Amino acid sequence: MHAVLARLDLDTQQPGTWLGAWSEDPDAPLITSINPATGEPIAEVRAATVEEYEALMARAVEVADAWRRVPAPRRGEAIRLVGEALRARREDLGALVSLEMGKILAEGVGEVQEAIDIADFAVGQARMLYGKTMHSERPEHRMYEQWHPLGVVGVLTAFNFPVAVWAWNACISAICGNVTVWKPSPKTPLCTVAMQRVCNAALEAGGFPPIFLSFHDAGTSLAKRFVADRRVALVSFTGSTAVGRRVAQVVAARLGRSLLELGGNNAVIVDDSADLELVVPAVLFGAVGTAGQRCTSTRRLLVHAAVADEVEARLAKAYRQVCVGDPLAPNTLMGPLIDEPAVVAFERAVAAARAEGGKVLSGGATLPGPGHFVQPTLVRAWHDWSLLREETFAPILYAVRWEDLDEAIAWQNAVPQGLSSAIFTADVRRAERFLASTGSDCGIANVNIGTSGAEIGGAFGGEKDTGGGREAGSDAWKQYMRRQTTTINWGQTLPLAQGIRFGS
Ligand code: UN1
Repeated sequence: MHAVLARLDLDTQQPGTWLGAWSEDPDAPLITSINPATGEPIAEVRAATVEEYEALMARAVEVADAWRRVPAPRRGEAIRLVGEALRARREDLGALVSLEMGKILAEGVGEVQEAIDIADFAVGQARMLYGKTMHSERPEHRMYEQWHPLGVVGVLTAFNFPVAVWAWNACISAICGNVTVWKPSPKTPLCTVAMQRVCNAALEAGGFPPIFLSFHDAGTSLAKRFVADRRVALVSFTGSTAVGRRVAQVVAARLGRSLLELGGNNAVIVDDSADLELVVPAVLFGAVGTAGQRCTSTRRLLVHAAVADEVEARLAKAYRQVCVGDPLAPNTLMGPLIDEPAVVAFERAVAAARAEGGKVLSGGATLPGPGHFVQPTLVRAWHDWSLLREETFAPILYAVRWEDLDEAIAWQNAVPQGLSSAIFTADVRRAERFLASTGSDCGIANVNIGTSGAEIGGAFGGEKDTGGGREAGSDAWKQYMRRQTTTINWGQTLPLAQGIRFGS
Protein backbone atom coordinates (compact mmCIF):
# COMPACT_ATOMS: atom_id res chain seq x y z
CA MET A 1 0.00 0.00 0.00
CA HIS A 2 1.27 3.46 -0.85
CA ALA A 3 2.47 5.48 2.16
CA VAL A 4 0.16 8.37 1.21
CA LEU A 5 -2.86 6.08 1.66
CA ALA A 6 -1.63 4.87 5.02
CA ARG A 7 -1.24 8.44 6.26
CA LEU A 8 -4.91 9.05 5.45
CA ASP A 9 -6.07 5.69 6.89
CA LEU A 10 -7.27 4.56 3.46
CA ASP A 11 -7.33 0.91 2.44
CA THR A 12 -6.59 -0.47 -1.00
CA GLN A 13 -10.27 -1.35 -1.31
CA GLN A 14 -12.69 1.37 -0.33
CA PRO A 15 -16.45 1.49 -0.12
CA GLY A 16 -17.39 4.47 -2.27
CA THR A 17 -20.96 5.39 -1.39
CA TRP A 18 -21.41 7.70 1.60
CA LEU A 19 -25.01 8.21 2.64
CA GLY A 20 -24.30 9.12 6.24
CA ALA A 21 -22.53 5.78 6.64
CA TRP A 22 -20.40 3.93 4.10
CA SER A 23 -22.38 1.57 1.93
CA GLU A 24 -20.87 -1.17 -0.16
CA ASP A 25 -22.82 -3.49 -2.40
CA PRO A 26 -20.55 -6.34 -3.53
CA ASP A 27 -22.51 -6.52 -6.80
CA ALA A 28 -21.43 -3.02 -7.82
CA PRO A 29 -18.34 -2.71 -10.00
CA LEU A 30 -14.99 -1.59 -8.63
CA ILE A 31 -13.28 1.50 -10.01
CA THR A 32 -9.50 1.23 -10.14
CA SER A 33 -7.57 4.33 -9.18
CA ILE A 34 -4.45 4.48 -11.34
CA ASN A 35 -1.24 6.34 -10.55
CA PRO A 36 -0.67 8.33 -13.79
CA ALA A 37 3.05 8.54 -13.07
CA THR A 38 3.49 4.75 -13.16
CA GLY A 39 0.33 3.38 -14.76
CA GLU A 40 -0.02 1.12 -11.69
CA PRO A 41 -3.17 0.69 -9.62
CA ILE A 42 -3.22 2.50 -6.29
CA ALA A 43 -6.51 1.18 -4.89
CA GLU A 44 -10.04 0.18 -5.81
CA VAL A 45 -13.21 2.06 -4.94
CA ARG A 46 -16.65 0.51 -5.05
CA ALA A 47 -19.14 2.21 -7.36
CA ALA A 48 -22.80 2.55 -6.34
CA THR A 49 -25.73 0.42 -7.42
CA VAL A 50 -29.08 1.90 -8.42
CA GLU A 51 -30.48 0.82 -5.02
CA GLU A 52 -27.66 2.60 -3.20
CA TYR A 53 -28.18 5.70 -5.31
CA GLU A 54 -31.88 5.72 -4.43
CA ALA A 55 -31.14 5.23 -0.72
CA LEU A 56 -28.60 8.06 -0.89
CA MET A 57 -31.02 10.46 -2.55
CA ALA A 58 -33.76 9.64 -0.04
CA ARG A 59 -31.27 10.37 2.72
CA ALA A 60 -30.21 13.61 1.02
CA VAL A 61 -33.80 14.85 0.92
CA GLU A 62 -34.33 13.91 4.56
CA VAL A 63 -31.15 15.60 5.78
CA ALA A 64 -31.88 18.68 3.65
CA ASP A 65 -35.22 19.06 5.37
CA ALA A 66 -33.50 19.23 8.76
CA TRP A 67 -30.53 21.31 7.60
CA ARG A 68 -32.66 24.12 6.16
CA ARG A 69 -33.99 24.73 9.69
CA VAL A 70 -30.50 25.31 11.13
CA PRO A 71 -29.68 29.04 11.34
CA ALA A 72 -27.18 30.07 8.68
CA PRO A 73 -24.44 31.23 11.12
CA ARG A 74 -24.67 27.84 12.81
CA ARG A 75 -24.28 26.23 9.37
CA GLY A 76 -21.17 28.37 9.06
CA GLU A 77 -19.84 26.82 12.25
CA ALA A 78 -20.05 23.38 10.58
CA ILE A 79 -17.93 24.65 7.71
CA ARG A 80 -15.48 26.26 10.13
CA LEU A 81 -14.88 22.77 11.56
CA VAL A 82 -14.53 21.35 8.03
CA GLY A 83 -11.96 24.04 7.21
CA GLU A 84 -10.01 23.25 10.39
CA ALA A 85 -10.01 19.53 9.55
CA LEU A 86 -8.73 20.27 6.04
CA ARG A 87 -6.01 22.49 7.53
CA ALA A 88 -4.86 19.64 9.74
CA ARG A 89 -4.67 17.21 6.77
CA ARG A 90 -3.50 19.70 4.13
CA GLU A 91 -0.18 18.01 3.30
CA ASP A 92 -1.56 14.46 3.30
CA LEU A 93 -4.55 15.35 1.11
CA GLY A 94 -2.27 17.36 -1.18
CA ALA A 95 0.00 14.33 -1.55
CA LEU A 96 -3.02 12.17 -2.43
CA VAL A 97 -4.02 14.66 -5.14
CA SER A 98 -0.48 14.42 -6.55
CA LEU A 99 -0.47 10.64 -6.39
CA GLU A 100 -3.84 10.09 -8.02
CA MET A 101 -4.16 13.09 -10.36
CA GLY A 102 -0.47 13.68 -11.15
CA LYS A 103 -0.08 17.39 -10.44
CA ILE A 104 3.08 18.26 -8.53
CA LEU A 105 2.99 18.31 -4.74
CA ALA A 106 3.09 22.11 -4.46
CA GLU A 107 -0.01 22.28 -6.67
CA GLY A 108 -1.69 19.37 -4.87
CA VAL A 109 -1.22 21.13 -1.54
CA GLY A 110 -2.25 24.40 -3.21
CA GLU A 111 -5.49 22.79 -4.27
CA VAL A 112 -6.26 21.75 -0.69
CA GLN A 113 -5.40 25.30 0.37
CA GLU A 114 -8.00 26.49 -2.13
CA ALA A 115 -10.54 24.26 -0.35
CA ILE A 116 -9.50 25.74 3.01
CA ASP A 117 -9.80 29.26 1.60
CA ILE A 118 -13.34 28.68 0.35
CA ALA A 119 -14.28 27.15 3.72
CA ASP A 120 -13.04 30.33 5.44
CA PHE A 121 -14.94 32.45 2.91
CA ALA A 122 -18.11 30.42 3.45
CA VAL A 123 -17.93 30.85 7.23
CA GLY A 124 -18.09 34.63 6.84
CA GLN A 125 -20.68 34.41 4.06
CA ALA A 126 -22.93 32.42 6.40
CA ARG A 127 -23.59 35.70 8.25
CA MET A 128 -24.04 37.68 5.04
CA LEU A 129 -26.85 36.03 3.06
CA TYR A 130 -28.29 39.46 2.55
CA GLY A 131 -31.54 40.32 0.85
CA LYS A 132 -32.57 43.81 -0.25
CA THR A 133 -35.42 45.85 1.16
CA MET A 134 -37.45 47.95 -1.26
CA HIS A 135 -39.81 50.83 -0.69
CA SER A 136 -43.33 49.69 -1.44
CA GLU A 137 -45.48 51.99 -3.54
CA ARG A 138 -48.34 51.31 -1.15
CA PRO A 139 -48.70 52.97 2.27
CA GLU A 140 -48.13 50.89 5.41
CA HIS A 141 -46.50 48.15 3.37
CA ARG A 142 -43.04 46.70 3.64
CA MET A 143 -41.30 44.87 0.81
CA TYR A 144 -38.13 42.84 0.93
CA GLU A 145 -36.46 39.79 -0.46
CA GLN A 146 -35.07 36.84 1.39
CA TRP A 147 -33.00 33.85 0.39
CA HIS A 148 -33.94 30.27 1.20
CA PRO A 149 -32.10 26.97 0.66
CA LEU A 150 -32.70 24.99 -2.53
CA GLY A 151 -32.64 21.55 -0.92
CA VAL A 152 -30.30 19.09 -2.65
CA VAL A 153 -27.41 20.31 -4.80
CA GLY A 154 -25.64 17.88 -7.15
CA VAL A 155 -21.97 18.37 -7.94
CA LEU A 156 -20.16 16.57 -10.75
CA THR A 157 -16.42 17.22 -10.79
CA ALA A 158 -13.57 16.62 -13.22
CA PHE A 159 -10.29 14.81 -12.55
CA ASN A 160 -8.10 17.91 -12.75
CA PHE A 161 -9.28 19.58 -9.54
CA PRO A 162 -10.47 16.57 -7.54
CA VAL A 163 -10.67 18.52 -4.26
CA ALA A 164 -11.04 22.28 -4.80
CA VAL A 165 -13.96 22.37 -7.23
CA TRP A 166 -16.11 20.19 -4.96
CA ALA A 167 -15.12 22.40 -2.02
CA TRP A 168 -16.12 25.63 -3.86
CA ASN A 169 -19.56 24.15 -4.38
CA ALA A 170 -20.00 22.18 -1.17
CA CYS A 171 -18.89 24.86 1.31
CA ILE A 172 -21.09 27.56 -0.21
CA SER A 173 -23.97 25.13 -0.73
CA ALA A 174 -23.75 24.05 2.93
CA ILE A 175 -23.93 27.53 4.43
CA CYS A 176 -26.84 28.24 2.08
CA GLY A 177 -28.67 25.38 3.80
CA ASN A 178 -28.38 22.60 1.21
CA VAL A 179 -27.21 19.02 1.21
CA THR A 180 -24.58 18.39 -1.45
CA VAL A 181 -24.35 15.11 -3.34
CA TRP A 182 -21.03 14.58 -5.10
CA LYS A 183 -20.36 12.42 -8.16
CA PRO A 184 -16.62 12.70 -8.92
CA SER A 185 -14.63 11.74 -11.99
CA PRO A 186 -13.93 7.99 -12.07
CA LYS A 187 -10.29 8.95 -12.67
CA THR A 188 -9.86 10.36 -9.15
CA PRO A 189 -12.15 8.35 -6.85
CA LEU A 190 -9.73 8.17 -3.92
CA CYS A 191 -9.55 11.94 -3.49
CA THR A 192 -13.33 11.91 -3.03
CA VAL A 193 -13.21 9.11 -0.48
CA ALA A 194 -10.46 10.90 1.46
CA MET A 195 -12.24 14.28 1.38
CA GLN A 196 -15.50 12.70 2.51
CA ARG A 197 -13.75 10.96 5.38
CA VAL A 198 -11.97 14.09 6.61
CA CYS A 199 -15.01 16.36 6.25
CA ASN A 200 -17.53 13.86 7.62
CA ALA A 201 -15.41 13.18 10.69
CA ALA A 202 -15.33 16.93 11.39
CA LEU A 203 -19.11 17.27 10.92
CA GLU A 204 -19.81 14.24 13.09
CA ALA A 205 -17.49 15.40 15.88
CA GLY A 206 -19.27 18.76 15.86
CA GLY A 207 -22.67 17.09 16.14
CA PHE A 208 -23.73 18.10 12.63
CA PRO A 209 -25.75 15.94 10.20
CA PRO A 210 -24.21 14.33 7.08
CA ILE A 211 -24.67 17.25 4.67
CA PHE A 212 -22.01 15.97 2.24
CA LEU A 213 -22.97 12.73 0.49
CA SER A 214 -21.26 11.01 -2.44
CA PHE A 215 -21.36 8.12 -4.84
CA HIS A 216 -19.23 6.83 -7.70
CA ASP A 217 -20.34 5.72 -11.11
CA ALA A 218 -18.24 3.21 -13.00
CA GLY A 219 -19.90 4.16 -16.29
CA THR A 220 -22.36 6.96 -16.97
CA SER A 221 -25.79 5.47 -16.17
CA LEU A 222 -25.98 6.71 -12.55
CA ALA A 223 -24.60 10.10 -13.55
CA LYS A 224 -27.37 10.39 -16.16
CA ARG A 225 -29.97 9.40 -13.59
CA PHE A 226 -28.52 11.98 -11.20
CA VAL A 227 -28.62 14.84 -13.72
CA ALA A 228 -32.22 13.99 -14.66
CA ASP A 229 -33.31 13.59 -11.02
CA ARG A 230 -35.92 16.22 -10.10
CA ARG A 231 -34.81 16.06 -6.47
CA VAL A 232 -31.54 17.73 -7.48
CA ALA A 233 -32.49 21.41 -7.55
CA LEU A 234 -29.12 22.60 -8.86
CA VAL A 235 -26.67 20.59 -10.95
CA SER A 236 -23.17 22.01 -10.83
CA PHE A 237 -21.09 20.42 -13.55
CA THR A 238 -17.39 20.86 -14.30
CA GLY A 239 -15.99 19.15 -17.39
CA SER A 240 -15.92 19.23 -21.15
CA THR A 241 -18.14 21.50 -23.25
CA ALA A 242 -19.54 18.47 -25.09
CA VAL A 243 -20.79 16.77 -21.89
CA GLY A 244 -21.79 20.09 -20.30
CA ARG A 245 -24.04 20.85 -23.25
CA ARG A 246 -25.93 17.57 -22.69
CA VAL A 247 -26.15 18.18 -18.94
CA ALA A 248 -27.60 21.65 -19.57
CA GLN A 249 -30.24 20.25 -21.92
CA VAL A 250 -31.35 17.50 -19.55
CA VAL A 251 -31.53 19.88 -16.57
CA ALA A 252 -33.33 22.55 -18.62
CA ALA A 253 -35.90 19.99 -19.83
CA ARG A 254 -37.00 19.48 -16.21
CA LEU A 255 -36.67 23.24 -15.54
CA GLY A 256 -33.92 22.63 -12.99
CA ARG A 257 -30.95 24.89 -12.53
CA SER A 258 -27.49 24.19 -13.85
CA LEU A 259 -24.14 25.80 -13.11
CA LEU A 260 -21.56 25.00 -15.75
CA GLU A 261 -17.77 25.29 -15.72
CA LEU A 262 -16.70 23.94 -19.08
CA GLY A 263 -13.73 24.25 -21.39
CA GLY A 264 -11.31 27.14 -21.64
CA ASN A 265 -8.95 28.26 -24.38
CA ASN A 266 -7.09 30.99 -22.63
CA ALA A 267 -4.74 33.51 -24.20
CA VAL A 268 -2.07 35.81 -22.84
CA ILE A 269 -1.49 38.99 -24.84
CA VAL A 270 2.01 40.47 -24.51
CA ASP A 271 2.69 43.95 -25.87
CA ASP A 272 6.01 45.66 -26.57
CA SER A 273 6.01 47.52 -23.25
CA ALA A 274 5.49 44.38 -21.14
CA ASP A 275 7.87 43.48 -18.32
CA LEU A 276 9.28 40.19 -19.57
CA GLU A 277 10.43 39.33 -16.04
CA LEU A 278 6.71 38.92 -15.29
CA VAL A 279 5.71 37.42 -18.63
CA VAL A 280 8.03 34.42 -18.62
CA PRO A 281 7.16 32.93 -15.18
CA ALA A 282 3.44 33.72 -15.63
CA VAL A 283 3.26 31.99 -19.01
CA LEU A 284 5.40 29.09 -17.79
CA PHE A 285 3.08 28.50 -14.82
CA GLY A 286 -0.01 28.99 -16.96
CA ALA A 287 1.01 26.67 -19.78
CA VAL A 288 3.16 24.04 -18.03
CA GLY A 289 1.60 24.02 -14.53
CA THR A 290 -0.68 21.02 -13.91
CA ALA A 291 0.74 19.75 -17.23
CA GLY A 292 -1.66 22.07 -19.03
CA GLN A 293 -4.67 20.31 -17.49
CA ARG A 294 -6.38 23.29 -15.88
CA CYS A 295 -9.41 24.79 -17.53
CA THR A 296 -7.52 28.06 -16.97
CA SER A 297 -4.26 26.82 -18.55
CA THR A 298 -2.61 29.23 -20.98
CA ARG A 299 -2.98 27.75 -24.46
CA ARG A 300 -2.26 30.75 -26.68
CA LEU A 301 0.42 33.39 -26.43
CA LEU A 302 -0.34 36.44 -28.56
CA VAL A 303 2.88 38.40 -28.61
CA HIS A 304 3.81 41.71 -30.23
CA ALA A 305 6.15 41.13 -33.18
CA ALA A 306 8.77 43.52 -31.74
CA VAL A 307 9.36 41.33 -28.68
CA ALA A 308 8.30 37.95 -30.09
CA ASP A 309 11.81 36.60 -30.75
CA GLU A 310 12.96 37.46 -27.27
CA VAL A 311 9.84 36.10 -25.55
CA GLU A 312 10.05 32.86 -27.53
CA ALA A 313 13.76 32.45 -26.78
CA ARG A 314 13.31 33.06 -23.06
CA LEU A 315 10.34 30.71 -22.88
CA ALA A 316 12.09 27.98 -24.87
CA LYS A 317 15.02 28.21 -22.45
CA ALA A 318 12.68 28.00 -19.45
CA TYR A 319 10.84 25.06 -21.04
CA ARG A 320 14.09 23.13 -21.47
CA GLN A 321 14.79 23.51 -17.74
CA VAL A 322 11.43 22.07 -16.67
CA CYS A 323 12.00 18.84 -14.76
CA VAL A 324 9.32 16.35 -15.87
CA GLY A 325 8.76 13.34 -13.64
CA ASP A 326 7.37 11.98 -10.39
CA PRO A 327 4.93 14.63 -9.15
CA LEU A 328 5.79 13.80 -5.54
CA ALA A 329 9.54 14.43 -6.04
CA PRO A 330 10.67 17.86 -4.81
CA ASN A 331 12.38 19.09 -8.00
CA THR A 332 9.63 18.13 -10.42
CA LEU A 333 7.85 21.00 -12.14
CA MET A 334 5.59 18.94 -14.38
CA GLY A 335 4.00 15.57 -13.68
CA PRO A 336 2.27 13.18 -16.08
CA LEU A 337 -0.92 13.57 -18.07
CA ILE A 338 -3.89 11.78 -16.55
CA ASP A 339 -4.04 8.78 -18.91
CA GLU A 340 -3.19 7.32 -22.30
CA PRO A 341 -6.04 9.05 -24.22
CA ALA A 342 -4.64 12.37 -22.96
CA VAL A 343 -1.22 11.46 -24.39
CA VAL A 344 -2.85 10.56 -27.71
CA ALA A 345 -4.66 13.94 -27.77
CA PHE A 346 -1.31 15.67 -27.11
CA GLU A 347 0.37 13.76 -29.94
CA ARG A 348 -2.48 14.52 -32.33
CA ALA A 349 -2.32 18.25 -31.59
CA VAL A 350 1.46 18.39 -32.03
CA ALA A 351 1.20 16.45 -35.32
CA ALA A 352 -1.57 18.78 -36.54
CA ALA A 353 0.55 21.84 -35.66
CA ARG A 354 3.48 20.37 -37.57
CA ALA A 355 1.22 19.60 -40.53
CA GLU A 356 0.11 23.25 -40.55
CA GLY A 357 3.77 24.25 -40.87
CA GLY A 358 4.19 25.24 -37.23
CA LYS A 359 7.67 25.39 -35.78
CA VAL A 360 8.15 23.42 -32.55
CA LEU A 361 10.41 25.68 -30.49
CA SER A 362 10.65 23.32 -27.53
CA GLY A 363 9.40 19.84 -26.63
CA GLY A 364 6.90 18.07 -28.87
CA ALA A 365 7.64 14.50 -27.82
CA THR A 366 6.06 11.83 -25.66
CA LEU A 367 8.46 10.41 -23.09
CA PRO A 368 8.96 6.66 -22.85
CA GLY A 369 6.84 4.89 -20.20
CA PRO A 370 5.93 3.88 -17.63
CA GLY A 371 3.54 6.70 -16.88
CA HIS A 372 1.87 9.22 -19.17
CA PHE A 373 4.65 11.77 -19.59
CA VAL A 374 5.05 14.27 -22.41
CA GLN A 375 7.33 17.24 -22.93
CA PRO A 376 6.12 20.77 -22.29
CA THR A 377 5.71 22.07 -25.81
CA LEU A 378 6.01 25.51 -27.37
CA VAL A 379 4.93 25.94 -31.00
CA ARG A 380 5.15 29.01 -33.22
CA ALA A 381 1.68 29.22 -34.79
CA TRP A 382 -0.53 31.37 -36.99
CA HIS A 383 -3.71 32.98 -35.76
CA ASP A 384 -5.97 31.42 -38.38
CA TRP A 385 -5.24 27.77 -37.57
CA SER A 386 -8.43 25.90 -36.73
CA LEU A 387 -6.35 24.00 -34.14
CA LEU A 388 -6.21 27.18 -32.07
CA ARG A 389 -9.95 27.05 -31.56
CA GLU A 390 -9.72 23.69 -29.77
CA GLU A 391 -8.90 22.97 -26.16
CA THR A 392 -6.32 20.19 -25.87
CA PHE A 393 -5.86 19.28 -22.21
CA ALA A 394 -2.05 19.10 -22.46
CA PRO A 395 1.01 21.35 -22.02
CA ILE A 396 1.02 22.83 -25.52
CA LEU A 397 1.39 26.58 -25.99
CA TYR A 398 0.86 28.21 -29.39
CA ALA A 399 2.79 31.46 -29.88
CA VAL A 400 1.25 33.87 -32.41
CA ARG A 401 2.63 37.30 -33.46
CA TRP A 402 0.63 40.50 -33.82
CA GLU A 403 1.24 44.13 -34.73
CA ASP A 404 -2.10 45.71 -33.92
CA LEU A 405 -3.67 45.39 -30.46
CA ASP A 406 -7.25 45.51 -31.75
CA GLU A 407 -6.42 42.58 -33.98
CA ALA A 408 -4.77 40.68 -31.10
CA ILE A 409 -7.89 41.16 -28.96
CA ALA A 410 -10.09 40.02 -31.85
CA TRP A 411 -7.94 36.89 -32.26
CA GLN A 412 -8.12 36.24 -28.55
CA ASN A 413 -11.91 36.36 -28.68
CA ALA A 414 -12.19 34.33 -31.88
CA VAL A 415 -12.50 30.99 -30.10
CA PRO A 416 -15.65 29.24 -28.90
CA GLN A 417 -14.55 29.28 -25.23
CA GLY A 418 -14.48 32.32 -22.92
CA LEU A 419 -12.97 31.46 -19.55
CA SER A 420 -9.74 33.32 -18.76
CA SER A 421 -7.52 35.92 -20.41
CA ALA A 422 -4.64 38.24 -19.63
CA ILE A 423 -2.63 41.13 -20.99
CA PHE A 424 0.93 42.02 -20.05
CA THR A 425 1.59 45.69 -20.62
CA ALA A 426 3.03 48.73 -18.87
CA ASP A 427 0.69 50.98 -20.86
CA VAL A 428 -2.45 51.87 -18.90
CA ARG A 429 -4.36 52.73 -22.05
CA ARG A 430 -3.76 49.31 -23.55
CA ALA A 431 -4.69 47.64 -20.27
CA GLU A 432 -7.96 49.55 -20.20
CA ARG A 433 -8.57 48.85 -23.88
CA PHE A 434 -8.29 45.13 -23.04
CA LEU A 435 -10.69 45.45 -20.09
CA ALA A 436 -13.30 47.59 -21.88
CA SER A 437 -16.61 46.14 -23.05
CA THR A 438 -15.05 45.81 -26.50
CA GLY A 439 -12.01 44.02 -25.04
CA SER A 440 -11.69 40.51 -23.63
CA ASP A 441 -14.95 38.53 -23.81
CA CYS A 442 -13.89 36.15 -21.03
CA GLY A 443 -15.21 35.67 -17.49
CA ILE A 444 -11.72 36.42 -16.18
CA ALA A 445 -9.53 39.22 -17.58
CA ASN A 446 -6.20 39.93 -15.86
CA VAL A 447 -3.49 42.54 -16.22
CA ASN A 448 0.11 41.50 -15.60
CA ILE A 449 -1.12 38.22 -14.09
CA GLY A 450 -1.41 34.91 -15.91
CA THR A 451 -4.63 33.14 -16.88
CA SER A 452 -4.54 30.39 -14.25
CA GLY A 453 -4.42 30.35 -10.49
CA ALA A 454 -7.44 32.48 -9.67
CA GLU A 455 -8.19 33.34 -6.04
CA ILE A 456 -11.43 32.02 -4.55
CA GLY A 457 -12.71 35.47 -3.54
CA GLY A 458 -13.83 36.36 -7.07
CA ALA A 459 -16.59 34.71 -9.05
CA PHE A 460 -14.98 31.98 -11.17
CA GLY A 461 -16.29 30.98 -14.58
CA GLY A 462 -16.65 32.05 -18.17
CA GLU A 463 -18.80 32.82 -21.17
CA LYS A 464 -19.74 31.16 -24.47
CA ASP A 465 -18.74 27.47 -24.59
CA THR A 466 -17.40 27.76 -21.05
CA GLY A 467 -21.04 27.62 -19.97
CA GLY A 468 -21.73 30.94 -18.22
CA GLY A 469 -21.55 29.67 -14.63
CA ARG A 470 -19.89 31.49 -11.74
CA GLU A 471 -18.63 29.59 -8.72
CA ALA A 472 -16.66 30.33 -5.54
CA GLY A 473 -16.59 33.91 -4.21
CA SER A 474 -18.32 37.23 -4.81
CA ASP A 475 -22.10 36.68 -4.98
CA ALA A 476 -21.90 33.15 -6.42
CA TRP A 477 -23.75 31.97 -3.27
CA LYS A 478 -27.02 33.28 -4.73
CA GLN A 479 -27.11 30.38 -7.19
CA TYR A 480 -27.36 27.93 -4.29
CA MET A 481 -30.47 29.61 -2.88
CA ARG A 482 -33.93 30.58 -4.04
CA ARG A 483 -35.04 34.18 -3.82
CA GLN A 484 -38.35 35.08 -2.31
CA THR A 485 -39.95 38.51 -2.66
CA THR A 486 -42.18 39.37 0.25
CA THR A 487 -44.66 42.23 0.69
CA ILE A 488 -46.23 42.77 4.10
CA ASN A 489 -49.30 44.92 4.63
CA TRP A 490 -49.30 46.18 8.22
CA GLY A 491 -52.18 48.63 7.63
CA GLN A 492 -55.92 48.20 7.79
CA THR A 493 -56.78 48.83 4.14
CA LEU A 494 -55.99 46.87 1.01
CA PRO A 495 -54.55 49.23 -1.58
CA LEU A 496 -53.72 47.47 -4.85
CA ALA A 497 -50.49 48.01 -6.75
CA GLN A 498 -50.54 50.28 -9.81
CA GLY A 499 -53.40 52.18 -8.11
CA ILE A 500 -55.98 49.72 -9.40
CA ARG A 501 -59.50 50.04 -7.97
CA PHE A 502 -61.35 46.76 -8.05
CA GLY A 503 -65.04 46.61 -7.12
CA SER A 504 -66.22 48.97 -4.35
C1 UN1 B 1 -10.19 24.20 -13.12
O1 UN1 B 1 -9.21 24.04 -13.84
O2 UN1 B 1 -11.24 23.53 -13.31
O3 UN1 B 1 -7.78 29.37 -11.42
C2 UN1 B 1 -10.22 25.11 -11.95
C3 UN1 B 1 -7.29 28.26 -11.33
C4 UN1 B 1 -7.73 27.41 -10.17
C5 UN1 B 1 -8.98 26.65 -10.48
C6 UN1 B 1 -8.99 25.93 -11.79
N1 UN1 B 1 -7.96 28.25 -9.03
O4 UN1 B 1 -6.46 27.85 -12.10
